[in-house]
Amino acid sequence: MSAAVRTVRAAGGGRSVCVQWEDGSESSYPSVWLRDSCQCPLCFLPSAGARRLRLEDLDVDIVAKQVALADGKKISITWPDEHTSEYEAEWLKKRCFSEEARAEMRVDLFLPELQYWGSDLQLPKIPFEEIMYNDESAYRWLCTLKKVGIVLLTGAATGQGELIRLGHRIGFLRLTFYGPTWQVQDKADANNVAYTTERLCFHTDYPALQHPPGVQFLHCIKQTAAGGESEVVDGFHVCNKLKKQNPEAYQILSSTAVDYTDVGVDYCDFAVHCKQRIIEVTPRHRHRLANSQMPGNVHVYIMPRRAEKVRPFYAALKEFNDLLNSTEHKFTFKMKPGDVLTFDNWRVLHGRQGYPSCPEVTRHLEGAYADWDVVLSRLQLLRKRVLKRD
Ligand code: OGA
Ligand code: NM2
Ligand code: ZN
Ligand code: ZN
Repeated sequence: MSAAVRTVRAAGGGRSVCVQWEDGSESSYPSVWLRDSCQCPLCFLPSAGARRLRLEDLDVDIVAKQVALADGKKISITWPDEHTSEYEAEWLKKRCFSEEARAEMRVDLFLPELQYWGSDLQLPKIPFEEIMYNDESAYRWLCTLKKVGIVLLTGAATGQGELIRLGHRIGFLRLTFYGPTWQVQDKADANNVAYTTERLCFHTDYPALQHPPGVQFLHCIKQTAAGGESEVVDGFHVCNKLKKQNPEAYQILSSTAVDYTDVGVDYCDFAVHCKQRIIEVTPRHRHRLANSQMPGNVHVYIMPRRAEKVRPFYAALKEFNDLLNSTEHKFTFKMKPGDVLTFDNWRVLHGRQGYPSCPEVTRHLEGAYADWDVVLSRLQLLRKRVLKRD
């Protein structure tokens, strides 16, 4: 993008500044915002990329006393107290208040594009070591994880510790009461149904936490010969279907607060409680799904608070569950030792088929969580490096 200014003038008695660009289009900037955004060393600390100006010192009714243009690439504004601010044309253009410019900024910062899928999913696959050492591959991994919600990394070593390495690659993992990483295998006196040989139906992990982990990693170290297949479904896609097909069920699931609890001992002892909606519609019309339907687990239960709402709630949940499990939507596959499944735990629901129990361990996954904040931060940094932007 190259931006050149043709003219600049104060408007509305100085309450705003109007920039006319070379192509004839115009952008108008409120003066109070311009004053607040001054980039001079008194008002801005470049090493922190942060404003120094304090709100106490900002006059919301400030007017631009004088505006000037320097070689089409910079505008300068003199304020009533003789303070002068300078703004690069490019910098201003990017921050134009028009709907188009704001949409562009949104796409750049939040990468909001989603690709929905059903049973026809072409599971994206990238070699594990490639994303560890190659920035383009790592960028492709995280872009796809954001857009499709699931990526299989293949060919990792088959011992514990690979997820710790993956954590270092993005920044750091999310510690929970189940430990920095956790071992999914059949355990005596299991503190979670995941640690048995039972089937796990579609769920997102850890809805009992206020801020459930955004991203989940599952590394297959050992796989059973019979059973143990993985199932995944695009929860956002199914939500959209539910909304069309049964608006009332969607309404119930996106408005009823249900209680989750998880009590036990693992990394340390814990007793967590939380309210979530099964379908959380966030401001940007994204969803966050908190759907734990692990039968037989006394520690994780779901219950709407009001008795008269319980039956309609279950009816709605069953509708949702039927859609999730329909052959049109769910994708089934079996992980091999060395596979690392990475997925959006706010979007993709996952499960596994049961398998025969055996005195020795026949199936072993190592799991870990990461927060979207950390993953998206790495994605932004890789994006800048790979696309050679700053
Ligand atoms: C879990 C889980 C999947 C599997 O541990 O929460 O979903 O394949 N495990 O064992
Ligand atoms: N594990 C896999 O919500 C949950 O109980 C998810 C967590 C045990 C770490 C399972
Ligand atoms: Zn300044
Ligand atoms: Zn799980």
